[in-house]
Amino acid sequence: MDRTFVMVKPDGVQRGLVGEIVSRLEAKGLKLVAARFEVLPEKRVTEQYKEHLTKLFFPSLKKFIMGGPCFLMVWEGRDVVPIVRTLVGATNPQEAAPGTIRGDFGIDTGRNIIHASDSPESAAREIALHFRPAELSSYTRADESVIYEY
Ligand code: IDP
Ligand code: MG
Repeated sequence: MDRTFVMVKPDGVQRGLVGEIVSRLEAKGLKLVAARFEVLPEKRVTEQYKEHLTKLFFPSLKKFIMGGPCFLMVWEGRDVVPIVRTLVGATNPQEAAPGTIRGDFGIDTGRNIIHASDSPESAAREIALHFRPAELSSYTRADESVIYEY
C-alpha cells in the first residue's frame, strides 16, 4: 500500500475544518496511519517547501505556516498520492473544482487550507521529515475487503 503526507494548514485549523477533512479522507476509504497537532519549527517548513525557497511568496508562506498549529497526517491506500491530490483540488482555490477541499472551502492561493504530497517520492521525503517510523501504525481497516476489489 502507498502512503502520503497531508497537512491541514493553520487557516484550515482556525476555520474548524480538521474534522471535515479527516471525514472526507476516511469516507473515501483511505486509512489514517499517523497524526500530530503542532506548530511547525522553521527548519521543517523550509525543508518541506524547499522547491519554493527562491520564490517571491516563500517568506509569506513560511510566516503563515508557522503562524499557528497545523494538523499533520499520514494516509495509506492504493494510489493514495494522486487520489488525495484529486480530493484536495488545484493550488488556486478559485480554480479548484467544486467537491474538492480547496474548491469547496477556499478563495485565495495563500490560504488554501491543506497540503498534500505531489508524488510518491515527495510523500516518502515528507513523511520521513515529519514522522519517526515508530509513529506510523500498521493495521487493517474492518471494511478493507469491501473497499478494494482485489
Ligand atoms: P500545492 O500546495 O498545490 O502543491 P505548490 O505549487 O507546491 O502547490 O505551492 C505550495 C504552497 O505555496 C501552496 O499550497 C500555497 O500555500 C503557496 N503558494 C504557491 N503559489 C503561491 C502564490 O503564487 N502566492 C502565494 N502562495 C503561493
Ligand atoms: Mg506542492
